[in-house]
Amino acid sequence: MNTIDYPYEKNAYTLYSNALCPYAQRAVRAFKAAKVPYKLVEIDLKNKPEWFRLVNPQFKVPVLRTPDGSLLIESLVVAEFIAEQFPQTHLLPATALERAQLRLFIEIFSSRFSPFVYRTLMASSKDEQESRKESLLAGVREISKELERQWERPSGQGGPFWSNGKFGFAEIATASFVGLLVPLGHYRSVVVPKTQEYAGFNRWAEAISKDPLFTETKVEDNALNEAYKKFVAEEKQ
Ligand SMILES: N[C@@H](CCC(=O)N[C@@H](CS)C(=O)NCC(=O)O)C(=O)O
Repeated sequence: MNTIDYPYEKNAYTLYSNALCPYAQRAVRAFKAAKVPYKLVEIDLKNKPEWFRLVNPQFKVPVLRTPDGSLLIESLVVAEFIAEQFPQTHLLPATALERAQLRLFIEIFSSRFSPFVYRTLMASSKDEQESRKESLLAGVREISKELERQWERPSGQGGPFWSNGKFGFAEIATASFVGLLVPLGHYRSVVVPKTQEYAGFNRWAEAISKDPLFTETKVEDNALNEAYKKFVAEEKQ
């Protein structure tokens, strides 16, 4: 193989992905929601092929190769590109205001939830685990409030999804990380309480967990726990 060779599907979309990667799952779910065919190239993250550097010098999944040969990286960029490229699927809201509200929701989720998933798993002392768990739950309360606020928009339709009563872009961006409550429960006994301050989040997470756009791409609980073992710090007192 010379330096310009790497596998791709001619005149089609090629997605370089890994089934366990929560970022890559955003791109997979965007394609599924848009009902657009694509060629999947699974990248073994423990043994990445050298040609993958040509696809993404950062050596990370996901990467999308478009039919004209452009290469796009960063999961949210890729998912938003798919949503915009196929507007008939209405994955993005119709108005600029709602698109801004959607981006705000994803920003709140990405800064208050996802980092604390990893930080809670990586915390070694009991004290550190407890304080990170509390930060995670504070994030969940904020997301819960924001969801309830957004459900009051006409297109919020009273929930349980962010928009239009269906799994859409907000869920494409966040569902794989909500799914990480499984390893968090397994390794760190994290449980989102069933009280009022968490009600919006619990209702939303429950709807996500039953939707085919989540279940068809989700990793089975045992495999997910096994994959996340590498982040779990050994306990120190
Ligand atoms: N910010 C990137 C993060 C992507 C990322 O971290 N992907 C991980 C897998 S989940 C990866 O490819 N890591 C390289 C490696 O494991 O060697 C995105 O949103 O696409």
